[in-house]
Amino acid sequence: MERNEALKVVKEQLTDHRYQHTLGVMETAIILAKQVGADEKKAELAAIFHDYAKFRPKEEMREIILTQGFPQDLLEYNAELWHAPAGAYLVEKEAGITDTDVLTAIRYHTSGRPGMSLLEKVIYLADYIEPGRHFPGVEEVREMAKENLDKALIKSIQNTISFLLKKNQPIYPETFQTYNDLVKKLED
Ligand code: DGI
Ligand code: FE
Ligand code: FE
Repeated sequence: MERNEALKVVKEQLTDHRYQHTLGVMETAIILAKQVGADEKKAELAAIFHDYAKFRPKEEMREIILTQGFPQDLLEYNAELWHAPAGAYLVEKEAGITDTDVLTAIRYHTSGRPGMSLLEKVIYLADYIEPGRHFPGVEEVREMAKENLDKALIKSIQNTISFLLKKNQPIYPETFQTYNDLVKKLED
């Protein structure tokens, strides 16, 4: 699907604020993909659709996770995690996106997972550092991303885990596993 058509499809699903965020993720994902030699077209498409399900009712996302083969333990953690797998499912079903690399990048853009592909890392990080993001620590991660994607990713996960800890929120085990996987690989 071409960029303009994809943007039109996704715009209908999002608030204006979230659409602006999506444009920032798209722009950043293309820059990162170029930098690390990931597929730019796939990065563009995954970025455009990454938050497709962000505003779906919780009940709809819960139902998708229950019935479409996703890990059931997601339902025991923050509902913020659900739009990623639900989005991967809905983008295929409703927008006709079939590229499994793109769908996988959407699926894991919130939790991460051990053994992330280059494209998955690009989308995860672009989501975190796009120009519209202003939370504490984001500028440091932006600088790190220019040098080393894995180090930037580790920092972003550390920040997210700290943020959740401070808010007394549960942390999805796969987020820890993603962190462990990246840190161990960096040591090798
Ligand atoms: O959808 P976005 O806001 O663009 O970003 P996202 O899909 O990365 O969602 C991030 C939010 O999810 C962030 O505010 C933290 C929250 N969250 C809740 N539980 C977890 C979690 N993030 C991770 N990585 N792991 C969790 O267990
Ligand atoms: Fe998201
Ligand atoms: Fe996002």
